[in-house]
Amino acid sequence: MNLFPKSFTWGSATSSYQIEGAAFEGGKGPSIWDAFCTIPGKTHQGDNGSVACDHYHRFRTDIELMKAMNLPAYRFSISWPRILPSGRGIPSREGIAFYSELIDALLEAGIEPWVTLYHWDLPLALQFEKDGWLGEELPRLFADYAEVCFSHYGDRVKHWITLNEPWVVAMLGYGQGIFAPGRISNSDPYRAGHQLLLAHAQAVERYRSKYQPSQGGVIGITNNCDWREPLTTSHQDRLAAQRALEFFLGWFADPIYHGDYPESMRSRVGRRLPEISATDRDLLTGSSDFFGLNHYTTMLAAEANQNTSSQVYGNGGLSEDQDVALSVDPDWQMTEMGWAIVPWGCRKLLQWIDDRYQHPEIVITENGCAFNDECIEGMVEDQQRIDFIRGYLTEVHQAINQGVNVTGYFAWSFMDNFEWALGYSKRFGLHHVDFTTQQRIPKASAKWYREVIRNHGFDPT
Ligand code: PNW
Repeated sequence: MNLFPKSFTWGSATSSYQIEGAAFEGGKGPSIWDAFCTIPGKTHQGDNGSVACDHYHRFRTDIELMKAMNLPAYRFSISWPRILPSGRGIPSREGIAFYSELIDALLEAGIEPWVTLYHWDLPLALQFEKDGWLGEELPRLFADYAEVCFSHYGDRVKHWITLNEPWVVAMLGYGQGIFAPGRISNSDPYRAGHQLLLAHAQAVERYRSKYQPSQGGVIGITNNCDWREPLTTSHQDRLAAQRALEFFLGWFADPIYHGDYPESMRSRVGRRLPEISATDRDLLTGSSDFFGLNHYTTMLAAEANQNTSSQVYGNGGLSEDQDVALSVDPDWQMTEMGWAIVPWGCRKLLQWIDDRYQHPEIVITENGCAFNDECIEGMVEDQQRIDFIRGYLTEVHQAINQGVNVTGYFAWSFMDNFEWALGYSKRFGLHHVDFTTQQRIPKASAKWYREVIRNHGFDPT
């Protein structure tokens, strides 16, 4: 039996724009994703999150499904423009009420809410008025918004995540232009990333100074990182893999654990990488109570020569700055995202984090996979997803046995949803969603995961 500690947090995750729908209801203001989806060619078949899973109207029945799995923890995000329709000013009463009811219903069902404050749906007003995350006022405006959430929900919410995957926001939103706001640049990602880090730090400072002492919760940031395995045992390829991890995770975790960007980034990015001031360094250092990690895949890394630079979706950075050539082993199986299934990469990444950041408490806030699930006679037999999660959990268990402090795991996602630029073409859910009827069906993986939760683990076979 792969047994996990009794205190281990088992959960599943979603985000506001991917599931809520009701994009123009309940007083919600538009977000950059509402706008981005209207631009021809930006999303698969022009899909958008206007209806999504209609969770805004169906959250009570969704919680029934969570109860049916005995889900101990549920990670969701708050839509900033649902709380503050133009990004700042007077909070929307309807917006405040929606999440308040959601939180109450979760607690009543015995489910611990884990709340992300920013999962990419920036109020559109702040994009127009401040140039989005490039705007100097954004850190303060984010902290103001966070404070609205702490003051209304902090009596009941004890687990906060400031930002989801600032790397994706910076790289795919401001570098490659494939996510909102769709900017393409080789310097804006570093500026946006800097502002995101400061936003995180300022929100944490507000929480710690005004709310944490009386409310007693914890707050952290969630970063995403894939594993980078050296292509060969050559010194150059080892350095390339290390550099790739520093440009991916070190970019956002080093400032929080070490007070500055990685040296490899400083030397290669030069003046395009902002300086961290002494005041900001103090705010950033130690600003995460736990290490939130989203992990999906692994790639091979090699020292790049001029002809091998690659820039594919999800490749892990602006390759011209890193000089890393990424590839996959042709023997690796792939998910429907084209992401390789390499469970041992998860263990190696957890160990790398443990070594580099002085043994932090790590919570895996997302891990999962997309497959072409078919619903046959009301059943979805997603054996591939069960195998995927079992494989990754086996390696997480192994990492814990090696002494890495992993304290929780959240399966992405609770249900099929709007997969950003790929629209509804990719299904990540433990629950199947028919987007015409909004019918939900627990997949075989949901039933399997329920047993894992019940038994605090699973048989390795
Ligand atoms: C994460 N990449 O997104 C997000 O947190 C989720 O909202 C999303 O649904 C999930 O993973 C599956 O994609 C990512 O290209 C999107 O490297 C793209 C990348 C990484 C994470």
